[in-house]
Amino acid sequence: MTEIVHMNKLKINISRLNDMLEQLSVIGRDEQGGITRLAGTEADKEARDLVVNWMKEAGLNVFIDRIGNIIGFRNGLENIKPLMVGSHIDTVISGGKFDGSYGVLAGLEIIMTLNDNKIKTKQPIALCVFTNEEGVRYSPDMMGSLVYANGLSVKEALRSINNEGGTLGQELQKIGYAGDARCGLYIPSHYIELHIEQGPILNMERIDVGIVDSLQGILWKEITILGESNHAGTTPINYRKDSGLAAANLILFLRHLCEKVGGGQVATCGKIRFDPNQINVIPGKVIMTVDLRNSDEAKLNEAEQLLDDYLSEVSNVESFNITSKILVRLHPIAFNEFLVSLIEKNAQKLGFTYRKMTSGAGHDAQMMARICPSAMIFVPSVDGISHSPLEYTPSTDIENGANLLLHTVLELANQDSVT
Ligand code: HGY
Ligand code: MN
Ligand code: MN
Repeated sequence: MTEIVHMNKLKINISRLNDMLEQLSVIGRDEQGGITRLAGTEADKEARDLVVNWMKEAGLNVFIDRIGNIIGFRNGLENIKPLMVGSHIDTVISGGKFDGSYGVLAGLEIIMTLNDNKIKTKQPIALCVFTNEEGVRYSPDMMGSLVYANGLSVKEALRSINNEGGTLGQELQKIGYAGDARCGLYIPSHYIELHIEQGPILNMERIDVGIVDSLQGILWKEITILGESNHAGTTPINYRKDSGLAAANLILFLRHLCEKVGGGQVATCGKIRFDPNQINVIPGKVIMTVDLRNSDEAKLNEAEQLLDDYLSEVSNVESFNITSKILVRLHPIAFNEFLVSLIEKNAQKLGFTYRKMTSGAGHDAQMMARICPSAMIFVPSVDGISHSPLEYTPSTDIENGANLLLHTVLELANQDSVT
């Protein structure tokens, strides 16, 4: 007699989930207390091996596709399109323990909870760990899901080069995750991603969960400014072509650009490299990145145009040789209304306070939305901090988010109209 727990009372096992989060967070832990688990590295391999192990213990059929995405498959009562949950386990440098890992491990936890209660769903459930979501060593970010959604060829993705000159393909081989399954093997009926908000809103407004109905557009550019290296002591100010000064002015301009464009426009110079990078040499070359984001496509285009106009003006007026190349260009997206309302219905059923919201961060759901109805659930990030060792979400919120995912998946995977 299968022990039927009343569905509405079903809950995940929070101590098991916390324990998995803790165990995974040990891998790549650095001296600042942050986690550095960059795509394709030994730490990435160790984390992948641990999660694959857990997937197998949970009875999932696990396979790896050609871009290294890990897919764990739980059979349903019917052989129809799977419902997919997932996220990523690669991190930024000295990142936090929840970004990505939470969505993967909560997906695993809901499967373990279904197993514990001997619950079979009509639809199969797929749990996916996407490769290189962060894009720290290989551009673009959200790479594994972009390939899965047919937005980038697997060949091109495998050829992407890291700062040390190696390719992602070589590194996936080295860590044993150069899979042979075709990318995008299963087009899921729906994709739901549970993630920390990574911003301040839910925490500030004391709201339990966020129901994410949209995600802003992202533009990454790499800009190279060529000036003239020269002696820091003997070169009079008006004889200089100081690419470091040009870079500093550009970073200042980015702030004005945000004020001019408005509508929540953000701009970040996150990476900058001076050449020859010596204390007593005027930098002759600067390579820097610009990350522009806006939830409004027209405003993102306006921001890009303002940046390009500024760069050509500086080139002409101050005769620097400035070139730029686009690393990532992802449109803003709206998530699936049916899914958003289903998540909302389950948040009400579980008695959670909630609000609809857009995502400032990029996520794999942004790519999966290209091929199937997708949506996201957020839980609060204390003080809105993320991509930092200080990233933190209390256990109650971890549990709330996972229970909301559990009940949404349960309802979705047993509905009638799945094709
Ligand atoms: O860049 C992003 O928003 C994500 O963390 N990859
Ligand atoms: Mn993430
Ligand atoms: Mn991230």
